[in-house]
Amino acid sequence: EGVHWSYEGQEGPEHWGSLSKENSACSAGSQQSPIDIRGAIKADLPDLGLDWKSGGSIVNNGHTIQVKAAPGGTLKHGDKTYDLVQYHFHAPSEHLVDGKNFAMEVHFVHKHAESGALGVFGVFITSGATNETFAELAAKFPQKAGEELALDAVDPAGLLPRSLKYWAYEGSLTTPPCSEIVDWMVAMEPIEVAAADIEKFTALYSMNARPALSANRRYVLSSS
Ligand code: B30
Ligand code: ZN
Repeated sequence: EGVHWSYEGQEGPEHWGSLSKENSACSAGSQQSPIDIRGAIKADLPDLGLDWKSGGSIVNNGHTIQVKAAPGGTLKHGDKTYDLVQYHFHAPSEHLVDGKNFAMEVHFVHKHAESGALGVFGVFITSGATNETFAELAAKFPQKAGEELALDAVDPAGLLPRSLKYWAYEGSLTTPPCSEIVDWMVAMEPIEVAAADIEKFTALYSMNARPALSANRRYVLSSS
């Protein structure tokens, strides 16, 4: 699992690049994630085709709560098809919108079988009405690092906003090794979950967000 890293202190984000040679992109890369999303350019982006399966397993991996997805879930984006591998949570959000963060962000991590590229779909989470899917997950968050438990019928589509309008840009993994292999898609509409359920996450991980990095020469596109 590479060299130990964390979100604060001597193994924190500003040190990731020097923890291991494998992590050089964390400090030397110019297409890093997350970013502050601003000044997006309207473009004719393809609709997202999400077709996910229920179930999988939920694990506390020591830096987040992650659901290992049931096999067979896909994301179609233009002429590319990706497979859903896992989804996981960050608090507070990693991406910012016009300088503002959200309580949490969920990342649906998909892999393009042919190229190995990832397509990560991010959805912001704010405190509000109860989301039954998030509540069901929160009730099962494994309390100890390394703990894993089967999920029978949790449908990840329950974590989607009504609108699938999104921003798109090219970036990286937000954790070491910070590989610049990610087609990022971030939903414009956040979802609401109960404050008490956010607290079930922040009781375990109160700060597992990498600070935003410079967009450098990149453009953010927005679907309309
Ligand atoms: S993210 O969506 O940019 N936060 C990985 C995938 C997506 C993101 C970050 C990392 C990833 O696949 N990392 C390599 C695998 N991990 C294991 C894991 O998935 O849980 C190794 C690791 O990071 O040390 Cu933790
Ligand atoms: Zn993530």
